[in-house]
Amino acid sequence: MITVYIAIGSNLNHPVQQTQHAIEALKTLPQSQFMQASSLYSSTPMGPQDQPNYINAVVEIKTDLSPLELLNCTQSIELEHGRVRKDERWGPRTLDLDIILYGQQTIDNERLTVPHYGMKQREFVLYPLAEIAPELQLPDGVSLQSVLATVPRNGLSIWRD
Ligand code: PH2
Ligand code: MG
Ligand code: MG
Repeated sequence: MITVYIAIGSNLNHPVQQTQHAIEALKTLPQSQFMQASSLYSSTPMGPQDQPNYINAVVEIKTDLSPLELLNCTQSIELEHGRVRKDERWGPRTLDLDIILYGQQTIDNERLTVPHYGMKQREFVLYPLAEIAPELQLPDGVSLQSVLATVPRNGLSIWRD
C-alpha cells in the first residue's frame, strides 16, 4: 500500500462540519486504510481577501488505489458536499480535497499534479502535515521540517470550539 496525504479546505456552509464529514468520508475509501487526521486549523484566506477564513486539515491514508482512481473518489466526495466549480482562482469553496503526496511519486497528468504545486508555500498545508508526519521527506529529498522553517504561520491556529 502507498502512503498518501490529502489536504482538506473549506470556507463555506459550515466549514468545520464540512471538514469533519470529509474526514468521515475518507475513512470509507475503497481499497484503503485510514491512518490519521491532523487537528482542524483555522487559516486566513490565500488569494482574494473578501472571503471567509478557512478550516484546513490533512489526512493520512494507505491505499491500493491508483492516483487517478483516488482522484475520482476525492472528486466525488467534493461533489457530494455541494462543491460547485467556479472560474475564480482561489475563490471560496464548500470543500476542497487535494492529493498533496502519493508515496514518493511525482505525477504530472492533465488531471493531477503531485506533489501539489503549492504545498511548499502554504502554511495551511505544511503545519497540519507536520503535525501528523513530522519526519517526512518530500520526493525531492528535502525534509518537511526544512520547508516549514521558511514558511511563517500567517495567523494559522488550531481550531477549537
Ligand atoms: N485554498 C484555496 C485558496 N485559498 N486559503 C486558505 N487559507 N486555505 C485553503 O485551503 C485555500 C485558501 C484554493 O484551493
Ligand atoms: Mg486547494
Ligand atoms: Mg483542489
